[in-house]
Amino acid sequence: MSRTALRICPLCEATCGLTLTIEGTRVTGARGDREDVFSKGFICPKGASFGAVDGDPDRLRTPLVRKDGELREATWEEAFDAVAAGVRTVVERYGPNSVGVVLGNPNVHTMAGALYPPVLLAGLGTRSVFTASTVDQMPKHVSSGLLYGDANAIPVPDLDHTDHLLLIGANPLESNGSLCTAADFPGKLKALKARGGTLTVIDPRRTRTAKLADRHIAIRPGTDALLLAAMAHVLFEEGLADTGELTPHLQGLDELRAAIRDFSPEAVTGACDVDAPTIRTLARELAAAPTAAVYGRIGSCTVPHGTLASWLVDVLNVLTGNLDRPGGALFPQAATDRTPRPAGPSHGFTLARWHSRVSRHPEAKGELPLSALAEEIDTATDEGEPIRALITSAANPVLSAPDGDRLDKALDSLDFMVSIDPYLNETTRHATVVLPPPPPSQSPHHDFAFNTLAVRNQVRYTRPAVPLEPGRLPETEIFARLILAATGMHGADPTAVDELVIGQTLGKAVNEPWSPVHGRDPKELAAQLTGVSGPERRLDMMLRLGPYGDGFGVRPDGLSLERLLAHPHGIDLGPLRSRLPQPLKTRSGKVELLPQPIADDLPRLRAALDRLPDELVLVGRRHLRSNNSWMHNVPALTGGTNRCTLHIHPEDAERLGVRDGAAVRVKGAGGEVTAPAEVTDAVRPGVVSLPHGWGHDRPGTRMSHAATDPGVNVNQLLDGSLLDPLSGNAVLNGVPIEVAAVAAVSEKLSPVT
Ligand SMILES: Nc1nc2c(c(=O)[nH]1)N[C@H]1C(S)=C(S)[C@@H](COP(=O)(O)OP(=O)(O)OC[C@H]3O[C@@H](n4cnc5c(=O)[nH]c(N)nc54)[C@H](O)[C@@H]3O)O[C@H]1N2
Ligand SMILES: Nc1nc2c(c(=O)[nH]1)N[C@H]1C(S)=C(S)[C@@H](COP(=O)(O)OP(=O)(O)OC[C@H]3O[C@@H](n4cnc5c(=O)[nH]c(N)nc54)[C@H](O)[C@@H]3O)O[C@H]1N2
Ligand code: SF4
Ligand SMILES: [Mo]
Repeated sequence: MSRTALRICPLCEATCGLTLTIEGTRVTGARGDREDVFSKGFICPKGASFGAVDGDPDRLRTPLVRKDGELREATWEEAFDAVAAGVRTVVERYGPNSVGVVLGNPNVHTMAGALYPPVLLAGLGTRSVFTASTVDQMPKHVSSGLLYGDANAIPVPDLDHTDHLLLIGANPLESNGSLCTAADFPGKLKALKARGGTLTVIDPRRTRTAKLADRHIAIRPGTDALLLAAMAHVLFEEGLADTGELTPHLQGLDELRAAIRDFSPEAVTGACDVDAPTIRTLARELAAAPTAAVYGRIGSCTVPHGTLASWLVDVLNVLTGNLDRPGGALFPQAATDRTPRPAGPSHGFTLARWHSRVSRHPEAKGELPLSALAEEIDTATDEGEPIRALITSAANPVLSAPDGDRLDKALDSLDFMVSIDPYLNETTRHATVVLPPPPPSQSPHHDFAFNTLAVRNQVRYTRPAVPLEPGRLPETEIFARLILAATGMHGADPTAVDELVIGQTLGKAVNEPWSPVHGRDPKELAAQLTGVSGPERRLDMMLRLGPYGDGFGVRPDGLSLERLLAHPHGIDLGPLRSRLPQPLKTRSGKVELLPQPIADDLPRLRAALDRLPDELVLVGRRHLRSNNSWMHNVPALTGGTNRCTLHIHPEDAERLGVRDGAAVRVKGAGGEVTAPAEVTDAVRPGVVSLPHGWGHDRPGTRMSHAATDPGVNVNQLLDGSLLDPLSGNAVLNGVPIEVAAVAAVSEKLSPVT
């Protein structure tokens, strides 16, 4: 007998609603839920393989604890005892900063990852915090922090209504979108064109997204900030800047104009390899469109001027009057957002409140660069103790961060390491304790993060589709127990963690004059919460306190968990709307167009005008059927075109004597790798491309299918020294490398006879 159950897909940012077919406790099928208020039936090949991802036999079923050097199956009690002993010993001996925390990408795809890391970090009090954000979108957080005073206030292109989309360094036809949660991104781009709109794509590769575009500009990697600055320059120079209704909310327009004076199209053309008339056309088209949105992603963030490029994306939206207006780029309003406080000056955003010990990298958003993790473990300084214990959750930095070989050694040298992770992989194989979460079918789901980035306001929640397998703990409980063990409360009831948060949040809310619960008794409010678990009670609380909430009875029609459960396909909360000035938290209460740290970084951009281009640079790429480093173990999602090959342009291949399919050696500052070449004119000359997340050939892992076609770790080419200085974000694109045909290398090495 089979049955069906709904489950929001956690496999990418699109958050599609799935209808799962379940036989017994096994997911045997997945299709798009046509009634889902947001995704309306859309599904991609990854979602369709949900059952295979969920049921992967290599997923760990029990905790592992290292004994006599070997990871062995253990009980949860043994595992948490080991965590308490391991972490507390280090904290007590060396202080809180000697415990590092690494949070990887899937934390934004689980309820546990949204609700518990803040409690863990507060409880530990460590500054050694590293996340996937600094190999990804930290530049956008920093630019938002500086412009709007809130690092999480990220404007999202109004895909459904815009007339003109300028897409920079993003390939949503493979990635399904990022920092722009939209189910069926491909369909939305086609709809944009069908309604007469235009799509421009800036990407050194002719991607599937670029093929769909009206105009594709194959820019030289790493130079988008120059191109965008030149576009802003044209808007000012040609009198096309028109900030419209935004004007009263802006500060620093004249200073901005002066600051980018040097960046004319003629000045940047050489560096960007985009001709000046084209740059002028791009600016004019943007200004002329009835509505337009500029949107940048990985290719605009993981580059030397990532923060400046991210800032300029928003500057262009401002200068064309498209920020915060329908059809432009707007600030979503999620159901679990804090109740909006009245607009007005606030505390602003501060960078560099502390620095990393070894390379003195400034913190951003409370984080240090993931690129600096290895050195913070393996290097002693006078500044303080190195990291001696590490807590990782949903992270595989050995593959996703620069120089995995160095990190491998560093992780081996730790006194203690615990990982919340379903797999024994390149990173978790170093752990002392591995705590495996249940597969997604056995976990509840709500998108706390992605609903704040969605192209339509909506709210959805799905309970576990399959009951928890005996012997398993929910990931939320694993996290709660880990927090207790790591903060000196080992053995306490894990619901205490949720009750603590509930008490603190309600205690704060009743004191806020703008809160719907102002002046009420927190205990009385807590008693009203519904839900079968701590995390459900917390979701109920957030919904009820939020902008659409019932305010604990104040607005009887408002949202609550109960109401959401009555709508299994979700509740639509309407299109994105103008919200300024309310989201602004700058000191001035305005959009601060030329914040000081940005102004201070502009000379570095000016210097890039005269930099001679590198002969050959590396960029990344994503494949629709992959996801960073952890989906190569699913046979249905591997093979075909999903391969770890080096894309190289025919001209470069010819010059370097590289044949299609032959092995090539790629050398970078951090090391070298050998991969098969794929000669293709989809990359521009002077650019080669390797995907990331590969390199599954290390011993001691348990990912049997991935190991059959391991690929190579592109991040071994990096040594971790290339960063965007403002955000600490790793430079993963536009990295100088050398390429040689393997035959040519061995000819050089073999003695001439
Ligand atoms: N199938 C699949 N989907 C995914 C993921 C995955 O691994 N696989 N990962 C998820 C994650 S974690 C994220 S963050 C998102 C990322 O989502 P996207 O940003 O859409 O990801 P990419 O496909 O890497 O697209 C980046 C593009 O930037 C281009 N590029 C490189 N350098 C430059 C440059 O200097 N300038 C410009 N203009 N372009 C450049 C690359 O050629 C590439 O096409 O995808 C998510 N979705
Ligand atoms: N060269 C290059 N490097 C890149 C990128 C690039 O474009 N180019 N992209 C970067 C980006 S955007 C990102 S986001 C990072 C991603 O890098 P990471 O944050 O390291 O993420 P993944 O590599 O996807 O590894 C995810 C880990 O989470 C585990 N996991 C899966 N599901 C769950 C779950 O439900 N719960 C828990 N607790 N764990 C789970 C997996 O087993 C795996 O160990 O990589 C970055 N690295
Ligand atoms: S697009 Fe993303 S969320 Fe939608 S089915 Fe595919 S992997 Fe899942
Ligand atoms: Mo990412």
